Amino acid sequence: MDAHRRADARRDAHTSPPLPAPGRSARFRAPGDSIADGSCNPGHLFDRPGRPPRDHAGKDGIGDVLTLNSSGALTVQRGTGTGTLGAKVSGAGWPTTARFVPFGDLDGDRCNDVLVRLGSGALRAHRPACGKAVTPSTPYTSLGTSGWNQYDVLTAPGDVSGDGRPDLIARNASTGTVYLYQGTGTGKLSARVRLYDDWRTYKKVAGAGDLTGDGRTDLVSRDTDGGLYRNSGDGKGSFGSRTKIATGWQGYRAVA
Ligand SMILES: [Ca+2]
Ligand SMILES: [Ca+2]
Ligand SMILES: [Ca+2]
Repeated sequence: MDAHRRADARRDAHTSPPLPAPGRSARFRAPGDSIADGSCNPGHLFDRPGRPPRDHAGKDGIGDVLTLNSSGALTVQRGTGTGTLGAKVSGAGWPTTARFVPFGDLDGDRCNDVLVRLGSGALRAHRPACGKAVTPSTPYTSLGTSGWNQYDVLTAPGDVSGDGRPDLIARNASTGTVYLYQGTGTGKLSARVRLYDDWRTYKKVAGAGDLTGDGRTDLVSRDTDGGLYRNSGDGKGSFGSRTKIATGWQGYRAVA
């Protein structure tokens, strides 16, 4: 090989692969693909089954924390990756009755979105620019103008159906029925599919990432006696029967 071709080969070896289409990237990347080359964006991480969609600031793949204070400011506090919290971005103006679900990238612009349920029962998918605060004037897609207040659990387990798009799990407060809403290619949610009857016995239900190591997102729930259970995901939007994985968790207020 002459010097010119060797240089070409070296250059090729250092050229990053082209960025995949928005929102469809991660499952086409091999396990262990580097995200440390600076080209990373949240979609790479959060569309990958088993990765909880928690990076809302910094495009760093590190989970962040969303909080709503009593005066209606929604704050994203950046995780540092070492177990502490760093810089904040805040968006003011929210009614304190609003409920927020940190979500994956539903609309496919490679920035994570936030679902907001209002006191009226409306559900909106707000789509902030990457790392920006979410305010009531942040552009959104309506996912329904009423009815969403029937749910006492709204949780984003990541992609449980295997199509690279984030999904939503909801529990009806009165019946305890647990439903799956799949993210769609139009930035909305599909019609709900029933997953379980009567999960009222659980205090908390959450997507847990992949607990079993098969690359598929699992569910974790905690009952009033502090028992912790896992329902293993099949990667196609269904979950199996429960397995008890721990006891004595009644002291914890949140499982997420
Ligand atoms: Ca988005
Ligand atoms: Ca999905
Ligand atoms: Ca799993």
